[in-house]
Order: sequence, then structure tokens, then C-alpha cells
Amino acid sequence: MKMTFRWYGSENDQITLEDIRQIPGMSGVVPAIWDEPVGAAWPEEKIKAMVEEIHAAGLEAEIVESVNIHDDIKIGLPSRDEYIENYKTTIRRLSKYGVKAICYNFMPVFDWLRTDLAMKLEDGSTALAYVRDLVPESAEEMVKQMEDGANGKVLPGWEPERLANVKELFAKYEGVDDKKLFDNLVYFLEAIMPTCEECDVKMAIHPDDPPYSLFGLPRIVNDRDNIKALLDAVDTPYNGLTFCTGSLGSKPTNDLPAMIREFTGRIVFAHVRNIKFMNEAKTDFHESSHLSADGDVDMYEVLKALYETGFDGYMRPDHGRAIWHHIAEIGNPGYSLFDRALGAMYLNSMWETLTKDDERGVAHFGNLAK
Ligand SMILES: [Mn+2]
Repeated sequence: MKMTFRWYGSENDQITLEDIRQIPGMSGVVPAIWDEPVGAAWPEEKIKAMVEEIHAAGLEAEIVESVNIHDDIKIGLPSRDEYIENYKTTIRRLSKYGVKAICYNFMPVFDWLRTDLAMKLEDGSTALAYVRDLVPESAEEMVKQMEDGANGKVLPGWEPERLANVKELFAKYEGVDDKKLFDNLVYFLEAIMPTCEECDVKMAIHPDDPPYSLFGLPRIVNDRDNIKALLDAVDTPYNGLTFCTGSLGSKPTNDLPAMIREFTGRIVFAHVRNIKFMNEAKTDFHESSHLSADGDVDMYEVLKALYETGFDGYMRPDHGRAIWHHIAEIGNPGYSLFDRALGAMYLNSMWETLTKDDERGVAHFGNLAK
């Protein structure tokens, strides 16, 4: 397992590579190129500069996140083939500079979504939250709401130029139901798999966040059945999964440890974070600290399932709350330095316990508990 940290680049992140390097056990960062339009091939010189900057700071850059998929691919328009060619070019260029995996998603129109990007928790920290009844009626209002809470940052998946005419974009998705979206995803994957194999770059799809349909749009990556269908449809280790415990964990019927065990060998990237349900129906949640006791995801069971199934991919603490004096200076919502650093330490310490227990043949502590 390699512990990593998302990094938005020196232009877009107030957190420096040096900050990240000082977090114990950190092997690398998960970067992206933000100033290219969705669908364009990432220019080689930008990839080179990004990777060299990261290496110079003593960190690895083996996995990137947010090589976003153009809507025409998701909709299945004839122009998709051109965008798929661009995507293959990006894969080849990334691989040339040592990138081994790509985290992406296939959510139509909107990427992740929250109704509050700074909900105040009892301890004074703030966290991202989702309350079903606070989702506005119109998609335009949603775009505005997300932009207003973004601290002036461009949120990944919320590119203003792409969402400038969100109504038009919705119209393009007319007739794209779950089945069609799934078929379009399979088309995309089948088209790029030879390039992935040739370059040894694994694709790791991120589940829907939140894990259900919004504004009538299709959603196809959020539970055991639809993930299994996707992995089976393109049955190669290069068609992999980003196992995001926060996204999948906000659907109460998902049994996370069981899913990890079932998808052994296909989990490329683990996003590990916790969420806390706020109502009995479990439709509303806020993000919490990583500690199991603070949320509804049992981190011990999650890590144990990963460890026991021989997980050797990348992990990151995913989101964090804004805490300490960082609250005032937080840039990218959900991507604070301190709480994610605490999360990484917590996850690393559990991983060390699991590793050493295993090496020393310690099966359990059952007797101590009595
Ligand atoms: Mn995630």
C-alpha cells in the first residue's frame, strides 16, 4: 500500500509539496492539470513539468486524478471517438513520465455534489455536507450554490466554461438512461484498454458522489451490483476501481468490507474517509474525521478487508474537515492540510498494526477484551 495525498498544483493549492512531504509515511501526491479544457489531451510539457516538480520535492507521482471525461463520450455522440483518441494520447504521455494509474469518474454533467461546503460541526470545525431537501430545484441554482461556496476556487468537475449553459448540457443528456450511460462507459473502456495495457496504466473509476441520481440524471457506479456489472463487462485488471469509502458509505445498503473482498484485485486506489448520517432515513450526511467513532464507516473493518485481500495499490485520506487555524485559509473545500494529515497518520497506524499482527501471527486480541 502506498499512502498518497491529493495536490492541486502550486498554482491552485495553498498546501505546498514541502508541507505534504513532512506528513509521516507519505509516498506521493495525486496531481492533475487544471488549465486544459475537459476533453483535450494533456500537453506533454505540462505533464513533464508537473512530474519533475513533484520528484524534486522527494515525492512520487504514480497516480493522477481528474483526467475528466468529455460529456460527448458519456452521451455517446459521434464526436466521442475524437475525445477518446485525446484520452489515449494523455494515457501515453502520462505513462512516459511514470504514471501508473488514473482516477476518473463517469458522472453526467456534475461531478461530486454537496449542499454545504462548510457546515459547522459541534467541535467548531467545518466539513462538507449533503442534505437531500437542500438540493435546489434547478441545476442552475445548484451550479451557483457550489460556486458560491468554493472560496474562489474552480472545483474539480465544476468547470465554469462547461457549465455556463447547463440547460443545454442537460438537453444533450435527454434519452441517456442508466443503460445507455453504462453502454457508453463500456464503449470508452473497450476503446482505451489496449492503450492501457500497452502503457501499463490502470483506470480506476470513482463511484458516484453522492451515490444516487440527481436532477433525473443517470448514475451507474454506486453499489455492489452495478460495480460488479462494470468490472465484469470489461474484465481486465486495467479496468479498475477507486474504492471511495465516503461515497459508497453514504449509501446505507452498501457493505463496504464485503465489497472490498469481492472486488479483490480490481481496487487500484482507495479513498478512505468517513461520513456521519444526520437523519434516521440516512439520506443526509456530513463528512467527519477519519476516526471510526466519529462517523458511520468502520475504518478498522475497511482497512482489515483491504489488508487481508492483499491490497497493494494507492491510498489517500480523501477529504478532511477544516480545523485549527487552517479554517481561515482553506482553499479547496474538503482538502485541508491538517485533517487529511491526521487521517493519513490514523490509516498508516492501523496498517502498521495489521501488518505486524500478521507478521507475528497475532490473530486477535479477544482475551484482552474480556
Ligand atoms: Mn473519493
